[in-house]
Amino acid sequence: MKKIFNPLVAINTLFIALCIGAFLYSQYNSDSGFGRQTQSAKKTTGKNGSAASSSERDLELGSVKNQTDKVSDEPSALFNDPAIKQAWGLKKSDAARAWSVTQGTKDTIVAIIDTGIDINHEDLKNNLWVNPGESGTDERGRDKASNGVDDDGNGFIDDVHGWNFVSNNNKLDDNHGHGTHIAGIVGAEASNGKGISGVAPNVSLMVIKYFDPKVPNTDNLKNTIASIHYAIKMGAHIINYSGGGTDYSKEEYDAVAEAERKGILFVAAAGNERSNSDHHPYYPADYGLKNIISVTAIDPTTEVLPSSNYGVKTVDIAAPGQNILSCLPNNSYGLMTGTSQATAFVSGAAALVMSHKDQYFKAAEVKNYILATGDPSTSLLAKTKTSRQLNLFKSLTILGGETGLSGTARAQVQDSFPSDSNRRGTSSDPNMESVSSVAHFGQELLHSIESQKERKRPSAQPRLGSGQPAANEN
Ligand SMILES: [Ca+2]
Ligand SMILES: [Ca+2]
Ligand SMILES: [Ca+2]
Repeated sequence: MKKIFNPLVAINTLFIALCIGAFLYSQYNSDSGFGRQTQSAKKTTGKNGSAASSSERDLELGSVKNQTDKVSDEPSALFNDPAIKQAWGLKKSDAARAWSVTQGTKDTIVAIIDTGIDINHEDLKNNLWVNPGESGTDERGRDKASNGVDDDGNGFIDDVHGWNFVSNNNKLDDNHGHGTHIAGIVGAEASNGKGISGVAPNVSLMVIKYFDPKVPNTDNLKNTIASIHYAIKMGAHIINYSGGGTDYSKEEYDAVAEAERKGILFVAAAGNERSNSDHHPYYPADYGLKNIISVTAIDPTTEVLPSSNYGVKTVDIAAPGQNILSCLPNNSYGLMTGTSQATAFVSGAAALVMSHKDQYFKAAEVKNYILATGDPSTSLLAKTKTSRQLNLFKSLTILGGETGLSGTARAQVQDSFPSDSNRRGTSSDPNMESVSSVAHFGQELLHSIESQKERKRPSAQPRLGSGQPAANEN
């Protein structure tokens, strides 16, 4: 029998096939969509976000939005650290949602070049960098960290957590408080029931001391340069330098340029000189190298602090810097204000970005992620190059290609270098006076801050701008 082509049957068959196809396709899509979201949700509760899945990196804004519907924007909802609610900067920079993506990893090393760190602080001790060549036991069974031998042959004896370039030894004590405070902002441990959380709760903090108020005639600049070389040599991915001065230094420039060649990010304070850095450069923030991010400080209403340097050509981005709650020596906590604190926020952000995107030693790219994904604000238009404030979540979730990265490229050459020789100091102001304005504060923490206040008061008058002689109590 001859088969006759019946168009009606053919259309019916095609229609049924299409229906089945559409059904299967919709099932497949909802499954895979769910799969991605579940994976993200798992990351929320995981210890870290070490391996960024390719699907996450491919997320577009629409999908990111869906993902965040499930995530609290309140840092205290994620962690049990009693004072985390008082850390307004975390909420302002969207930390909780960022932590749903990654909380960082110990593989990321941030060098804190500062006044030392209280390495026994309850909220920091577990996040210290450990030099692999100075830990474990030697052939005689002794602890390499304290055997008096330079086990890794790097020229520094027992440098297990870092080095003190002021006294040229491995004692890292913080006789000021500044370095401990900065370290806490970058990487205080989260969910340990103590204090606060750092921007990157999982991280390794390399402690490098360049200044000590108790050591007279400290050559801060020389120690800074030695510190930068140490950080490079020992494999830091990010250098946090919350200090600076108005004197240009060829040696310091060369050190930061070497970090640039190695792909190491250098996050630097814009300074607290109350000046326009476009006209009055501040170093190292204004060396104009591709790996430097210059950071100014804002208050909770996104206004740049009157004390902070600014500049549409020189200052890259703004971050929280007023009354920032963080760690202080002897298991205490307190508030400090300045571009130092803002800088530490950005270093923490960079640690999260490197951890999540696996872009170690890619300073320029990480810089672009952070600058291009900040939240624009009209109040920053005349203050920073990007007109943006740090947004931790967006720096992790918005792809570089969507953000016009070229728009954030910065001038590479500084026009002029003034030769005045202000000594450099740290870029923050202790602001213990405003403790009483902190509401809902954990009793225990309030107590420790009050006692800190008592200890600090006699010597707390000097402003910590780098224009001040560094020999005061800063
Ligand atoms: Ca050594
Ligand atoms: Ca040793
Ligand atoms: Ca904590």
